[in-house]
Amino acid sequence: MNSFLFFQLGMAALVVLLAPLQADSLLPLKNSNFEAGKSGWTDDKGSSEVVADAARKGSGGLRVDDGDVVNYVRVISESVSVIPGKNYRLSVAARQNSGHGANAILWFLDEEGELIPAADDQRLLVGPPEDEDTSWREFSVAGVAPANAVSAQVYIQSNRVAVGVIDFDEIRLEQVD
Ligand SMILES: [Ca+2]
Ligand SMILES: [Ca+2]
Repeated sequence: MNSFLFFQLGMAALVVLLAPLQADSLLPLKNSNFEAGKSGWTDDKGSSEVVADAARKGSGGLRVDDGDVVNYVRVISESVSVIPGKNYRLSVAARQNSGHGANAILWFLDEEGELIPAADDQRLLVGPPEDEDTSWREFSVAGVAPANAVSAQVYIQSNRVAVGVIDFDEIRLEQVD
């Protein structure tokens, strides 16, 4: 057997070995740990910040500081490709320093880049409940990409009437089956 053929067979074996691992895989969400400031995220209100005090891990975390009862904070990830019919899980670490009402939402987008309305109006939303716990906690939610989905985005946002200071870090988006 010549060495090139041997190399090809070796690569084929490697592909076969890697294939099962891709069934439960992390999607390439840019700067998902806020270690590079807000790079990869769009803060369309300009009212969040990445600071060391908001880090659960590493040197940066996203601080959502909403002091306004008629406005909200919204920070949007870049989009990542998804496969219709596959199940995706969004996981976040969050800590509510004060107040309530900030969440991370997993949205699926169609080929026009438009958000696909959630089935039965049940958004794929995670965040701290309205309690007095100010420690870091992990939350996750999963949902199936609709037939017309081509990509997904994570929105981290507070709501209009709520006020509070809530930190987010370690955002993970995985294809789980
Ligand atoms: Ca971090
Ligand atoms: Ca608000």
